[in-house]
Amino acid sequence: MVRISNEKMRELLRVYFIMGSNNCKKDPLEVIREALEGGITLFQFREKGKGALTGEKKHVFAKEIQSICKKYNVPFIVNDDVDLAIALDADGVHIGQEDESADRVREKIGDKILGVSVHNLEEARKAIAQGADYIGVGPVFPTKTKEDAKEVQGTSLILSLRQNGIQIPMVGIGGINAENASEVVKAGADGVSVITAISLAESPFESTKQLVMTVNECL
Ligand code: 3NM
Repeated sequence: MVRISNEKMRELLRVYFIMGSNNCKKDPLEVIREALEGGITLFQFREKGKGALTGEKKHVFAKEIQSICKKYNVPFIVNDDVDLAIALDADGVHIGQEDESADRVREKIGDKILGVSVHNLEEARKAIAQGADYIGVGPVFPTKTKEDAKEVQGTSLILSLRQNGIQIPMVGIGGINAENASEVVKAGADGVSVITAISLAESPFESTKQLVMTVNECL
C-alpha cells in the first residue's frame, strides 16, 4: 500500500458522511444504503455517545456497514477506535485532539488514511507534521450532535488556515447541510462532512444528492 495522494483525498472529502447507530431514527443500514446510493464519497463509522453500541455488537455493526460501503466502492473510516480499524482492515482512522497522538496512530495503521480534527493553526501544523492525510475543521456552524463541540467558527477558520499556507486536504464539519455547504467549500474546504443532514433527513437519498450537487457546483 502507498499513502493516498492529496488529489484522491480531496475527491473523497467532497461529501463525507459520518454515522453511528444513535444518529438515526430509522434503520441505520437503510440510511447508509440511501446515502451511498445518493453519492457520498467517504464514510466514517462513529459509534459514540448515549446509547452507542460497544464490544461485539459494535464490531458486528461496523462490519455490516463496511461490507455495504465496499459494494459502492466508498472507503470506510473508523472514528477513534484504532484497534477496530485494524481488526476490520478498514480504509482509515479519524482521530480528535483528545485521542492518541497522530504520529502513534500513523505508526499503527501504516499507509491507511489518517484524518485529524483541528481547531486552530497550531493543531493543523502539528497534524500535518505527524502524518495526517486530511484535517477536519469545525464546528463551522452550531451542531447538536457533538455535546463537547468547541466554539462555532463560521467559515473563518477554514479561510484563515488556507491563507496561512495550509494546503492539506481539508473538510468542514458541524451543522452543515445543503443550504450552507457552498459557503464551506468557497472558504477553501475540499468538501463537507455531515451527520444530521443525512442521518435524520426524511429522505437520506435526496438529501445526499442535494449535498453532492451543491458541493460539485462549487468546485
Ligand atoms: N465533530 P452534524 S462537530 C463529529 O467540530 C463532529 O470537530 C465536530 O454533526 C467538530 O453534522 C461534529 O450533525 C458533529 O452537525 C457534526
